[in-house]
Amino acid sequence: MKRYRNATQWGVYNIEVEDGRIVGVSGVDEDPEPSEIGNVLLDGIQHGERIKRPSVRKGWLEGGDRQRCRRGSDEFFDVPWDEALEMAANELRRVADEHGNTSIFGGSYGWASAGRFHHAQSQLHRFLNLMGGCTRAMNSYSTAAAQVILPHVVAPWPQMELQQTTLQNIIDHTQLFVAFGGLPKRNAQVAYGGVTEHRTALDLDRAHKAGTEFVSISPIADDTEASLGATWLAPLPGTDVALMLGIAHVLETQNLADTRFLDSHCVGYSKVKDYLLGRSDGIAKTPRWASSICGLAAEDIVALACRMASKRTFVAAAWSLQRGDHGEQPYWMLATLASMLGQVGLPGGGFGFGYSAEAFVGSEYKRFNWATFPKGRNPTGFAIPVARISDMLLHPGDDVQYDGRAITYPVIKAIYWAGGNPFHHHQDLNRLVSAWRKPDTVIVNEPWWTPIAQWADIVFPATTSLERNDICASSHDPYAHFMQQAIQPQHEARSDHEIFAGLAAVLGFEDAFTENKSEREWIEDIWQRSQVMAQGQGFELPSFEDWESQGVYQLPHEPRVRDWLANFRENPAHFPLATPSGKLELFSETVASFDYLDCPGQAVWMTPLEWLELDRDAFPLHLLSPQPKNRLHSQFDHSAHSQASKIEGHEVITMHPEAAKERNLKAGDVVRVFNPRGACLAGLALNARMRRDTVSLPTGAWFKPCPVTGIELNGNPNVLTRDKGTSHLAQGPSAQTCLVQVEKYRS
Ligand SMILES: Nc1nc2c(c(=O)[nH]1)N[C@H]1C(S)=C(S)[C@@H](COP(=O)(O)OP(=O)(O)OC[C@H]3O[C@@H](n4cnc5c(=O)[nH]c(N)nc54)[C@H](O)[C@@H]3O)O[C@H]1N2
Ligand SMILES: Nc1nc2c(c(=O)[nH]1)N[C@H]1C(S)=C(S)[C@@H](COP(=O)(O)OP(=O)(O)OC[C@H]3O[C@@H](n4cnc5c(=O)[nH]c(N)nc54)[C@H](O)[C@@H]3O)O[C@H]1N2
Ligand SMILES: [Mo]
Repeated sequence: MKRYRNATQWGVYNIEVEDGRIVGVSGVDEDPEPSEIGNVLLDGIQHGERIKRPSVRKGWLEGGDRQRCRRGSDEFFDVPWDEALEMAANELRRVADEHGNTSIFGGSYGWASAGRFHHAQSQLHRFLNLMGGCTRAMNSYSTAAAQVILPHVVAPWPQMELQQTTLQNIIDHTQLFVAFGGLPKRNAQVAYGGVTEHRTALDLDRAHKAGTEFVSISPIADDTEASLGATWLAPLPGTDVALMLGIAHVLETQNLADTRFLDSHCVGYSKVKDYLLGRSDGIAKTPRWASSICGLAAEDIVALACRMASKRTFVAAAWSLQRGDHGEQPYWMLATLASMLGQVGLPGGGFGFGYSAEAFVGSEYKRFNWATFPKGRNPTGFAIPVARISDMLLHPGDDVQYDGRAITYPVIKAIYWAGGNPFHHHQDLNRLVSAWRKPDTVIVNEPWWTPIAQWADIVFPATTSLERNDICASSHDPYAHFMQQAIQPQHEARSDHEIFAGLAAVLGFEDAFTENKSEREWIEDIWQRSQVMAQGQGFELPSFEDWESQGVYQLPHEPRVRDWLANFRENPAHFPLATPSGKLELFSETVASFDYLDCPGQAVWMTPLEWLELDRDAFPLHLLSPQPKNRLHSQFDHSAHSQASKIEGHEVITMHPEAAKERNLKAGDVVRVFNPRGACLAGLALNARMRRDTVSLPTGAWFKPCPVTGIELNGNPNVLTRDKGTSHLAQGPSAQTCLVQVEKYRS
């Protein structure tokens, strides 16, 4: 038996291999709490779902326009590598020549796998850039609304994400931690680019033991670990802004707002005050008003406001809050509320986002930007907001507003996807299905017959990270790991790099693409460029050979001790924020100048397009679709570890026992979840510690529409969610704004 060290987006593992087969997976010594998601590797890598050979869809080979409606439900033929590469390369060339490079969509959003060299999107983008460019995608499904609103209010997102208050600071100084959206431990198992030490849950426990009190504001109690002893408040989903306004009203009217801080460090509070008191719209945002929207008792809102003002308080919001209609508003309002409390920049005070959303959030490690695989520049320079893909495919030539400008959707003739799964991540999948059948050609690299592979015309079998060497190192983790190839490429799989090298060869730019470097030489190249960058920052990386033989390197420990906004607090003139005024913009002239009705110049409450107060009769349940505990998104849903949590093969939807009783449902039933956009089957679990009008169905079940009824069979919530931008400002996804009905399934 041999042991190899390799890395995933949910941790670093020792992989045990016998006779070419993976027989054991265990966390590395550095990890105090390895994630159980590692178990997916046991059977998921060497699995019957692997794509064995390059495959081409029958209808695409036949040609003609009418066959495109068979995309997604057609047969595939095996094709030898040379022929498949030639077909794909020639088609990309044809599309670029006939329609221009913007007619190739290479957005290819998705998490792919850990590893800096074999990062699928980087490989795709380098390839497409060298062939003249493509249409790309901006921002992420994770934090699209945050990425666009926060630079207007406080700071660019990367700064917010990587420099905000550390958990150590919270442990040392925070008396009250108010978590909108809770602090779900399940999510802190993963981190984009990889994670070595899982510390979030342990750090939150340390805070609890050090005396930090927690308030968890979420429709579901389990969103915060019971061990933290949190006070649980359960507002109606999507109403956090109303709740925050109610708290703000108490602060303003009971003289609890820090007017000195609001004067010295913020702009626009007078407008906030007018709005709170109802001077601008005739509606005072009293706790009673807030109560009528969010469903919490007015007394509880008053008590919470007073508690927040009397302690060193940190307010945080989960990323999910901005993944709803008007998702910009809760983040803007959170910054407004924290400004009123006046503790921004003080130890353990202020605000932040996504504590527990990923493992790195709030970690105190030195941030070091490792060198990357060079992608070059996209010659077209053109991109759309990431979640507007169906709109783009369905409405070429239309304009979409985005952050103060108009973007015109191009005509897309070819799509290339590597390392993501839109049939996982996008909303209103039945709408995506019609959009997806518009282009002439869809090319996909995938290790498994996932939905994105099934919905392609040309499919290249890609290796997984266990079949190649790589470097795992990210700016938010203090380690660099040499990812050791543990097994041979399965069947005829090739790495994404080899696939694009093959396409580049047909198109005549193989040397430019590969620079004649081998896999090992590329990893060495990344290491050497990182060595130079480290020297620039005053520390030395070991030699490539030493690092490779050790397998791991740890950065010098230099914890960030001061809060990221401490300097700004001490001297805002000298350490201004990157906003136009250099201050916290509670009112933004810039945003106001865009004249967007759905995102005015300050944080406001707006009724979501779809919500229970309007539509309770037909669709009385608010559907949340959070991240799954036993996997990363749709990855390895075929593995035994993921399947073990299902009910009769269906993803599990959780419901309050009373809501189940009203529908004559019991735990373990197979139910039909539906609304006017679609329907799916799910297995039912009950949970008394959640709102009665809310149900929760995690994402990630592989999209499998029944060919006869159209009903989605595995339990993919995105057949139900609405495909609407958060607002004209960010155009982010708004999956959490969704109503459904649930009934017993009768087959
Ligand atoms: N309803 C709802 N929808 C959501 C969300 C939600 O909260 N609710 N959350 C959204 C969020 S935050 C996100 S980030 C997205 C996630 O959406 P995605 O990131 O698109 O989801 P993944 O399942 O991680 O897709 C990655 C794909 O890459 C493939 N892959 C892995 N490694 C490799 C490789 O080396 N090479 C190649 N070629 N392929 C590889 C995997 O098999 C998988 O199919 O989903 C979004 N969708
Ligand atoms: N195990 C695992 N971990 C993951 C991932 C995964 O696939 N698997 N995906 C990762 C990715 S890509 C991302 S972006 C992060 C996402 O991190 P988040 O966006 O924070 O995660 P979610 O699970 O979508 O939502 C967290 C909780 O917010 C609550 N919530 C939803 N809507 C509302 C609301 O309107 N108000 C309030 N108060 N609460 C609400 C829900 O109950 C939900 O459980 O997770 C990461 N972590
Ligand atoms: Mo995400």
